[in-house]
Amino acid sequence: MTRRTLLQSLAAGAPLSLAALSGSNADGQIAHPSRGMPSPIIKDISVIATAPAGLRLSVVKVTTDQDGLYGYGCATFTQRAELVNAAVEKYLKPFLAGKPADRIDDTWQACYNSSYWRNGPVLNNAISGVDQALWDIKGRQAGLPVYQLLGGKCREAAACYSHASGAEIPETIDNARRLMEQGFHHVRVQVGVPGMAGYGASRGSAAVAALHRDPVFDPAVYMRRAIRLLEESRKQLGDDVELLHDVHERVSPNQAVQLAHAVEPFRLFYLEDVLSPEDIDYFRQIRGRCATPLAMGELFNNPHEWTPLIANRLIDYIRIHVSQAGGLTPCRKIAAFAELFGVRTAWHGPGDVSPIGHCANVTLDVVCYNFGVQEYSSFNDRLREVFHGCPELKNGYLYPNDASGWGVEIDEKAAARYPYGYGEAGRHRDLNGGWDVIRRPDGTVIKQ
Ligand code: GCO
Ligand code: MG
Repeated sequence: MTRRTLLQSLAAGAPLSLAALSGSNADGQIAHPSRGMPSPIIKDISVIATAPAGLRLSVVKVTTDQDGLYGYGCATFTQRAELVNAAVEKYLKPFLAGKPADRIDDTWQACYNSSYWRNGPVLNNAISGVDQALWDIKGRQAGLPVYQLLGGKCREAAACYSHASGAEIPETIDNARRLMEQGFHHVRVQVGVPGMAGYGASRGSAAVAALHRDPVFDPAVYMRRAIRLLEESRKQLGDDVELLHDVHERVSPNQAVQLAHAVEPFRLFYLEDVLSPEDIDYFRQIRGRCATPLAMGELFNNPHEWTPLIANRLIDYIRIHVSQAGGLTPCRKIAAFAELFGVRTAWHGPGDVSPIGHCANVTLDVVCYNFGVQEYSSFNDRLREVFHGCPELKNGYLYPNDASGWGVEIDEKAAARYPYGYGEAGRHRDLNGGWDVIRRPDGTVIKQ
């Protein structure tokens, strides 16, 4: 019974029950004023498949039974986008249609367990799309940005790093300087390996001898160049800039121990993915040998991967790809868990995360006390043509949108102008956005 009806009943001299006076409903439950927010019901779930920047993005749209109330969520696994989209359309849509849209963790648990076999990149990304969309809906319904639903800001904006690379070291250092002039205090530096398919930088034109015709990569050659790159970067860029480097699991476990130790004098902000998920037990050896800060996690999509590393303080930064872990709901729990062990966040933020996914990243960045740094990749004009309301970068800091929900509207007509395959060529297009093989000179396939 609202205060107004109570006063009307009093004025009318109507007999009043104890329940009415105590504001509880008929069965004695204390009825809290619910700001008139009827529970929205999931009416439809669809996927917006678009590639404005030449990377296949999957964005889930959850539409409710309330006019104009819908939400978006990132489900981007660009190397297997079609499989994620099918998981959403064929499995999550029939499973969730007709269910309430305002019970986010319950819905997450239901989706997570509905396949019996769980975790893994395809199913987690699909669940993430729905999860993030439900947070968007709750924010839109409440008239609040999602960061307010999570308790509000711990900081105004998220310090970001961007990528400086080059075929040769001087080029990388020049590009790093340019980013510093734009206000970035954190810069990731990568250098190519001549003639080889290195990570994060072009290979130049040199020819490399190999026992096969596939792209080549030699970890030992890369390692020597990476050490020189970081030495030169620290020397030429000075002490103030925070330097990051991504090994991208391209060396053997023992080389990883050597590399982390060798770059210790250059005081990195962190060394990323020096090991692959299959070799995380080697972190103990690295910890035993040096204090180089370590970041890991973009490849993780199972709690068995991140829990021991965090609980045993074997890494300093958890770098999960939010949709690979299943969305905002699990990642805010991972962040809280990491805070207990002094591990900070550095959510994965490359071009194969949609602008909605970047909204989820920066939301976690501003609300979680144990924020470390945020990877930034710029939103080109075509992305902004499709996604209105992308987070804004100012002076090396990323600011969440203050509009309700994620504060992003998607122009679906524009999205359709950039279908999957847009901007792709050769094998990349033949492989539907997947990656081709890279081998060591002797022909051994490498982890990329
Ligand atoms: C990073 C990552 C990316 C990944 C890419 C895979 O640190 O940003 O390593 O560059 O390779 O997201 O699709
Ligand atoms: Mg990486």
